[in-house]
Amino acid sequence: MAELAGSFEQYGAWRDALAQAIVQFRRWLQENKLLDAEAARRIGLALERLAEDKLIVAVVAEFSRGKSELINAIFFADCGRRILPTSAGRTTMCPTELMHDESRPPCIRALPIETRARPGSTSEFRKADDEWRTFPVDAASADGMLEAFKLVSETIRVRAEEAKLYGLFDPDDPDHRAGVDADGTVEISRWRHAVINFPHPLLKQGLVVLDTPGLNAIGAEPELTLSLVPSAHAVLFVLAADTGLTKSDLDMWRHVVRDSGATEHHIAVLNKIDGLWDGLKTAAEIDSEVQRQITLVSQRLELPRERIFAVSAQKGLVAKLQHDGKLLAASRLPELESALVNTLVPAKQNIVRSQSLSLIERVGEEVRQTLAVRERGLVEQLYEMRSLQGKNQGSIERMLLRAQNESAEFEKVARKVVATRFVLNKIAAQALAPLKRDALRGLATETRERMHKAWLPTAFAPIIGEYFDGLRVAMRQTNARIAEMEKMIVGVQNDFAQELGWSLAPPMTFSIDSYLSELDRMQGAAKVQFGTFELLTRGKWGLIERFLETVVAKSRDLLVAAERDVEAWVGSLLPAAEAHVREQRAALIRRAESVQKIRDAQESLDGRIGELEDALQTVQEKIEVLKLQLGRARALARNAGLQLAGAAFPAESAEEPPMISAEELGLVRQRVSA
Ligand SMILES: Nc1nc2c(ncn2[C@@H]2O[C@H](COP(=O)(O)OP(=O)(O)OP(=O)(O)O)[C@@H](O)[C@H]2O)c(=O)[nH]1
Ligand SMILES: [Mg+2]
Repeated sequence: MAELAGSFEQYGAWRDALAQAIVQFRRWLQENKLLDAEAARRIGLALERLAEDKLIVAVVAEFSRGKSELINAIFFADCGRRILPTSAGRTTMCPTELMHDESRPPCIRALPIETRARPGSTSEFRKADDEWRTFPVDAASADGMLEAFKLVSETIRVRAEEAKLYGLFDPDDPDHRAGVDADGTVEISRWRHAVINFPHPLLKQGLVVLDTPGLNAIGAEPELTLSLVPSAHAVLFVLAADTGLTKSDLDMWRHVVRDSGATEHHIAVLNKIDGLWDGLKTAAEIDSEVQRQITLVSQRLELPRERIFAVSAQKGLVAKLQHDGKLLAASRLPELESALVNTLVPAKQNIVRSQSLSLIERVGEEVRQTLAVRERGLVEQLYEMRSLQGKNQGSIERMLLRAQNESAEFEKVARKVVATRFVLNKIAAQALAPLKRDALRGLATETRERMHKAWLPTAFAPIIGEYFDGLRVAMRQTNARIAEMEKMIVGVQNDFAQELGWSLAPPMTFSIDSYLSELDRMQGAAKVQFGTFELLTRGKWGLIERFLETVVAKSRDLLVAAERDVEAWVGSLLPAAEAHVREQRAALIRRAESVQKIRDAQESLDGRIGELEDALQTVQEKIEVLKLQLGRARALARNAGLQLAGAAFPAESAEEPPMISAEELGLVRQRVSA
C-alpha cells in the first residue's frame, strides 16, 4: 500500500499541477483579452475532465475466490482491520463500488433489488437520487465501517415468482429449483448495486475499486459486462489455488474479462497460495507447485506469465495488520501491488497527458496566430507612417485612398467567412442527425419487437447484429459529413492563405472511429451473452429484455458522447478565422483613421509612429510570454517526476503565483526592445 499510495499521490499531485498550469494559462489569456468563447469552453472542459479523473480497478471472479479479501489486503489494510465482509460461500451479493465523492458525507448508497422489475439499467438509476437508500458511515471507526459494509452481503427471502420478476429465478434451471424452500421462497440479494463513499487517502486520490459478486450475478446484471468492467483501467481476475481453474472460472474469464478490452489492463491473481504451506513441503517444493499452477493458468487463459501473480490475500492482510514483514513477503502481495501500480498509473497518465497537451498546444497556436496577425498589421502601419515622413499632402491623400480601398476589399473576403459559417452549420446538422435520440429510439423499438416476435432464441443473435449494423450505418453517415466539413474548411483556409497570407492551423483531424470500435466491442460482449441465451427458452424473456435495455442504454451513452465530440469539433473549426477577421478589420480601420487624422493635422506623424512602436512592442512581448508559458506547461505535462508539482503550486488560493514571474517578464521586455 505504501507504494500504491506513493504512486497515486504522485499522480494526483502531477494532475493537480497540470490543472493549475491550465488555470494560470487561462487567466493570462483572459487578462490579455485573448480568450475567445470557444477556447474558454475547451479549457473549461479539460479542467472538468481533470477534476473528475478516476483510476478504476475492477475485481472479478467466481464466488469465494477471495476478491473482497484481496481488496481489503491491497487497498484498505491501513484501516486497521478487515473492512469488506468475507466468508466462505457467497458473501458479496451486489456489485460494490468504493470511492470518494466529496460532495457527500461518508455513506453507503444502495439501490434496492426491486428496481430490477422496472425498466432501466443501473446507470440510468444512478441519476435518480431518490431511488437509492442512503446509510451514514462513521469513517473514524473501523468497527463502524465493518458494520456498515455488511450491507453488501444482505439478502432477503422472496417468493420464487417475485425472484423471477427480477430475472433472478428460472424455473427451468435445476439449480435454481433446488434453492426453493418448503415455503416457496428463495434467497436473493437485497440490493442491486452499492456505492460506498468514504474519505480513504487512496480513494481521495481518485481511485475507484469495484468489487463484484461471484456466481451468475454477472449474467443477471449486464451492466457489469457491458460497462463497468470494460471501463476499468485495471481488471484483477481472481482464481484460488485450492480450487484450481474450473470451467466456470474459465467462462467468466472469457465472457467478462478477456472480451472487455486490452490485455495490458488485465492481471490474473492466483489466490490462497497459503493452502500449499502445509509445513511438510520445502520452500522449493512450494515454489515449484506455484510455478506449475501459473504455467497452467497462463496456458488456459492465454495470458503471459508476467501478468499472473500467485498470492495469499489473507496472509497478506494479516501480515500488514500485524506489521509482520516476513509473512508479507511470503504472501507475495507486494509483487502484485507493484504490477498494479505499473498497469494503472502509466496508462492513465499517458491519456491525461496527451489530452491536456493537445488542448494547450491547440489553444496556444490559435492565440499565437492572432497575435501574429496583430503584429503584422502594426508592422505594416509603421512602415507606411514612416514612409510618410517628409511627404507632401498629395501623397497623404493617395495613401488615405489606398487604405480605404483595402478596407473595402477586405470586407469582401470577410464575407466568405460568414458564408462558410452558414454552410458549416448546415452540414453539421446533417452530421448530428443520425446520432440523435429519436433515431436510436426507432431502431431500439423495432429491435425489441422483432425479438419479441422471434420464435426461436437462435434468431436473437442476428436481430441484435442488425441493431448494431443500424448504429454503425448511422455513425458512418456522421463520419462522411465530418470528412466533408474538414475538406471545406481546408479549402477555405487555402483561399485565405493565398488572398490574405493567413496561416491558420488546419482543422484537427477528427472522426468518430473510436466510438465505432467501442460499438464493435459492445457487440462482441452482447454476442457472447446472446449466445448463452440461445440455450434458454422463451421463459427468460425478462432477462433478455433487461439485457437489450442495457445494450440500448449503453449505445445511447455512446451516441450522446459522440454527439458532444462532434459538436465540440465543429465549434473549433471557424473561431480562429473569425478572430483573424476581427483583428484585421480593426487594424485596417485604425490605419485609415490615423492617415485621415494626419491629413487633417489632428495628430502628429511622429506621435502616431511612437504609439505604433509601443503597440508593436507590447504584442511582441505577449508572443514571447506565450512561448514561455507553453514551454512550461509542456515541460510540466511531460515531467512525471513531479518535483515541480504540488510544492510549487499549493492548493487553490486566490493568490496563486503566475506561471511567469515579474523578473522573467522584465527579461522578456529587455529582449524585445533590444
Ligand atoms: N486460506 C486462504 N483463505 C482465503 C484467502 N483469501 C480469502 N480467503 C477466504 O476465502 C473465503 C472467501 O473470500 P471472499 O473474499 O469472501 O471471496 P469473494 O471472492 O469476495 O467471494 P464472494 O463475495 O462470495 O463473491 C473467505 O473465507 C476468506 O477468508 C487466502 O489468501 N487464503
Ligand atoms: Mg466478496
